[in-house]
Order: sequence, then C-alpha cells, then structure tokens
Amino acid sequence: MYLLFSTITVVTLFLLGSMLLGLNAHGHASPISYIPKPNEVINLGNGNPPPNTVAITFTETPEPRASSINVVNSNNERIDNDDLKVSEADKSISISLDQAKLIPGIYTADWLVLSTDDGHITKGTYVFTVEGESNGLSNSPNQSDGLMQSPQLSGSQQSANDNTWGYSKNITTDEGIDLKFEINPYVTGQNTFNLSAFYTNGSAVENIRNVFLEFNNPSKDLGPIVDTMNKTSVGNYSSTGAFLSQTGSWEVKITVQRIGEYDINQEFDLDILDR
Ligand SMILES: [Cu+2]
Repeated sequence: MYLLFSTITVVTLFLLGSMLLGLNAHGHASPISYIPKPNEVINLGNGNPPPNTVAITFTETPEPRASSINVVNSNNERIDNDDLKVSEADKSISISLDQAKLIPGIYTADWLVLSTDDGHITKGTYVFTVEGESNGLSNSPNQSDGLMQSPQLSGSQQSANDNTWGYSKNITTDEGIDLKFEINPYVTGQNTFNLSAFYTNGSAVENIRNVFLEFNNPSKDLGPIVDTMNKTSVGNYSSTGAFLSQTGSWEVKITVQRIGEYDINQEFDLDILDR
C-alpha cells in the first residue's frame, strides 16, 4: 500500500511538474509577424499604396470569438472596417482598413487574442506611420507648419531648436547611476529617444544587456507599446519611433537590464502635445 501510494504520488508529481514546465515553456499566442510592421513608415509619395489590412500571425491559433484588432488614428478614431478575420490554418488575424480614412498620419493598432491551444490571453499595441504630400495633411517630422508657438515650458522641458521642442529628464538612482532620458521633438509622431547611463563618477555603465521602453496611455486605452533601444556607444542608447502616437498623458517605463545585477526601473508621466 505504501509503495503503491508513493508510486502514484511520484507519477502525479511528475505529471504536475510537466504541466507546469509546459505552461512555462511556451509563450502563449505570441505575435511572430505583423503587416504593416511595428514602427513601419509607409511613404505614399514613393508610389506605395496605403496599407489595406492589419494582419498579425501568432505562435498559437487565435480563438475567433475572443480576439480583436482595433486600428485608430491620432484622434483616437477607429479607421478599420470592424471585419476581423481569423485564419486558423495560418494562426493569424486580420482586419481591413477604410482607405478613405488612411490619410498621412500615425496609426495605432491594438490587438488581443485568446489562444485556443491553452486559453491564455495576450495583447499588445504597435504603431505605424503613413507619410505623403498628396493632401497637405502630412505629419512628416520635416514639416514645420504644424508647429506653433512655444507651449508652456515646465521644469524638464526645453527648446531644442527653432522647429522642435525637446524633453529631457535626469534621474539619479539609489546606487549612484545617472540616467539621462531625452525625447526629440517633444510632440506626437516620430521621435528620437536617447538614454545614457553613467555612474556619478563619470564612467559609463558597461554591463547593460538591454534597454527597454514601454509606453501606456490609459485614458485612450493605448499600450503597452514596447521598444528595445539600440546601443550607440558604451552607456548610450537610442531609438526612433512614433510610440507617442496621440496627445495626452503617457506613462513611460524605462527598464535597464544588466548582466549580474538587478534591473534599473524608472517610471514617470509625460504630457504630449500635438505636432
Ligand atoms: Cu499560454
């Protein structure tokens, strides 16, 4: 009896362990490809057609009744045709876009899928940009006609040059690391983000594995939009993208992943004005 009991216990524990390992080992329905791509800039001026769908392919099959894509313009107006299609064979979901509404601008795609394989929900947000001179509504960063007089500059904001407003924030962590974070220009649309990490004695933080940015705009139900910054030199990271796709209050989260030490996490809010 005792032997039988322990055999059953061992088998049960083994099965339980395998299930737990199995659940941990796979990544739910994770996106593996996107059309358009995250952060893609589609230039109509080069003869490219505007995108007619947003399509995302996953590692697992999405459940049609519990999956969605929403595509909004920078005024938070939906520009898709609310005709979600799920291809179980391709493990993909897609939605068509209203071509009449696809003027040059920044578009945010918000998706949610329920995996039929394990019942887990995953969701995410990404941004793409349509550029073109055809109708004078371009949001191209090179155009200056959308930029107005100086907004009320507060503490950490500063004027970067005649055409753009920059944002700069300095944070010193408890362990004596100075983080300097900059956004240029400091308006909606394509921005350059820079982060430097130096010890207060002036030497660069060398053991950085990755720097991630995460953006959320809860009042407009956007995000998390995540980005991995590129290393430009020791201690210096940069990335470009239209992550701040709409005006309003955004939560920014910076994660500096280090080799052999804890992550550095910083969170703060931004108020983004229109370009
Ligand atoms: Cu899962």
